Amino acid sequence: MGKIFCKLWQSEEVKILIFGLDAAGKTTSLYQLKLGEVVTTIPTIGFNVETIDYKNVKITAWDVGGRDKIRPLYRHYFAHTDAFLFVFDSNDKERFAEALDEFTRFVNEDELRECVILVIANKQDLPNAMTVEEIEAKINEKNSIKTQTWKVFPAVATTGDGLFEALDWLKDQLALKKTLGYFRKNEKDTTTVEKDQKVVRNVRNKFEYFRDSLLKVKTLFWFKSL
Ligand code: G3D
Ligand code: MG
Repeated sequence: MGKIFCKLWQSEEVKILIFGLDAAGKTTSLYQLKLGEVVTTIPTIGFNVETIDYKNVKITAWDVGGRDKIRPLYRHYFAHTDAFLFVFDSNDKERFAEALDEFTRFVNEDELRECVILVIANKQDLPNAMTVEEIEAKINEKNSIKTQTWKVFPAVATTGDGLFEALDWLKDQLALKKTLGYFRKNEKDTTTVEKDQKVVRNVRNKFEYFRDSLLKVKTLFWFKSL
C-alpha cells in the first residue's frame, strides 16, 4: 500500500482526514494501510485522535457524532486539508441516518470545500450491508455535495479489500487537483501580465496624445508668426 503514497506525493505535503461514527472501521483501515505506526493522542480539546505520518502524507482520524459541544473543535484540524475519507458502516442501518448527517456537516464545512471526498462503504462482507449504489443514492438525496469531487467505494477493512482501489482513485484525484491548481495559478499570472500591459498601453496613449497636442500648438504658433 505504501507504494501508492510513495509514487506521487513525494514533494508536497498531503493532508488527509478520516471521519466516521465509532465502530465504522477507521482504526482497522488505518492499520490495513500499513504505513507505519498509528499514534493515538487525546488532545486537550478532548477527543481521541489517531495519526499516521508517512513521508509527506499526514493522516488524522477520529470518531464523530453525538457530542455537539465537541463539534466546533474539529475545525482546529481542517486548515489545508486535501482530502477527507468518510467511513460508513454499511451494515449499521440503525445509525446510518446519523452517519449521513455527520457526513453532510463535513461536506458543508467551508474549509473542506476544496477537498476530494472518498466515501468508504465498509463492512461489505456482512450479509445486510447496504450496497455502494444505495449509499450513493442516500447521499444524492441529501443533495449536499456542491463543489467537491466524490466517490463511494466498497470495502472490507478487516481484510483490506477495496481499500487499495479507493486510495488509487484518491491519488489520481489529488494529482488532477494539483495540476488544475497549477494551471489556475498560471492563469492568474497571465491576467496580471495582461493588466500590466494595459497600464503600459494607457500611459503610451496619454503620452502620444500630449505629444500630438504640443505639436498642434507649435504648428499654430508657427502659422501665426507668418
Ligand atoms: P472505528 O475505528 O471506526 O471506531 P474499528 O472502528 O476499526 O475499531 O472497528 C470496529 C469493529 O468493526 C471492530 O471489531 C472491527 O474488527 C470491525 N470491522 C471493521 N471493519 C470491518 C469490516 O469490513 N467487516 C467486518 N465484519 N468488521 C469490521 P471489534 O470486534 O474488534 O470491535
Ligand atoms: Mg477507532
